[in-house]
Amino acid sequence: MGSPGINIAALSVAIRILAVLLCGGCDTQLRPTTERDTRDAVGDQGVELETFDKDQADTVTPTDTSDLLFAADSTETSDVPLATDLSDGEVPNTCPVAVGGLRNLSEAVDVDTPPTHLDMEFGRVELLGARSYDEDGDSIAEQKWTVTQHPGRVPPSVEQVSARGPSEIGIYMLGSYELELTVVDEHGLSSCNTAGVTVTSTATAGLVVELTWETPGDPDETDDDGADVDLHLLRPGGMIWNLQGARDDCFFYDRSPDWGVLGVATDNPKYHVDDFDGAGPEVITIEQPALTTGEEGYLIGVNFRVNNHFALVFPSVRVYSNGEAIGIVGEKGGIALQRGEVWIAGELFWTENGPLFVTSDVPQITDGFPVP
Ligand SMILES: [Ca+2]
Ligand SMILES: [Ca+2]
Ligand SMILES: [Ca+2]
Ligand SMILES: [Ca+2]
Repeated sequence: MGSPGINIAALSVAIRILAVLLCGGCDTQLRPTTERDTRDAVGDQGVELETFDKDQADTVTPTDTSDLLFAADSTETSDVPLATDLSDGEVPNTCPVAVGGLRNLSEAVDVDTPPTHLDMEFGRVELLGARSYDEDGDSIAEQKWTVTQHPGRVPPSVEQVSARGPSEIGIYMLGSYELELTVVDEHGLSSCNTAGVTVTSTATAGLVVELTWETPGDPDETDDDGADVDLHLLRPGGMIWNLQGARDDCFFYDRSPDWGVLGVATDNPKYHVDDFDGAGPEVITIEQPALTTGEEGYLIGVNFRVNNHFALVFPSVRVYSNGEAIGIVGEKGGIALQRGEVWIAGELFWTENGPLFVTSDVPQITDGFPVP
């Protein structure tokens, strides 16, 4: 005989499961697992921590706890009714209602009334579905986000931290994004509606350099197994590529070196995102580039760093400038890169008459970075 009110065995199982779920969240967010993870965790520490706190808050709700009790009870005797009992007999199961919202992770937003549209430059966005509900009182067991419109060739990945928690998406290409949310109730019934949200990415920076790449040998460029290509930007007159601390090259190890006037941030480059599982994008912006001389411009470099098992990549570089309106200064692609090779895609001059992107007809490709 158990105690009359509470099933102690079931409760302790539920608490253990809850603890495992919480620690699972800690692990995915905070413990780097590879060299590249470590690097990114350091670079984006502020965002990661902020994300973690919010995820926990969004994930741990009273409905989660009651669901865990149901799950634990299914193998033991209990006074608590089983989940299946709720949909039996007179009470029909109604479909849940999806309600979506957005949070720009680099800005503070009241998550009780999140917007369904964001105008932003680049960054990560949290996809909020916790306000979804079910009129018959069922809990929401799953939130599913789908990208229905996006700039570029390959859709950005929706990264779901947990089945019930918020998802995230990286906004790193200029243009319009549309996403849809459907939710599923605890009995597996999907919402009868989809909730749409939209994001428009517009550049506020004077200069935007964007790298994308195609990997013909990769059957799925949206999954997490792909070719790692890296964008590099060498300052005017710079000599040393790919060396943290030299401050000549803006890349994943040196995301915002102080260029131009020392101590002034507006003429510094900013490396926004490192993609390492295929397709890109990677993007570097400069809010207000310093004027270049006639001979020395910014050099744009592309390195096929890690290939895993894909032999060739076809990178493309596009340069945008935001003057009166955002416009394409130039673009270059159509070359194949093998692992370890570096392609100097072009040189960018920032003159009083506007930006100028100079490329060569003969591709400049070297095995490794050019040495001064
Ligand atoms: Ca329902
Ligand atoms: Ca792949
Ligand atoms: Ca990369
Ligand atoms: Ca500066």
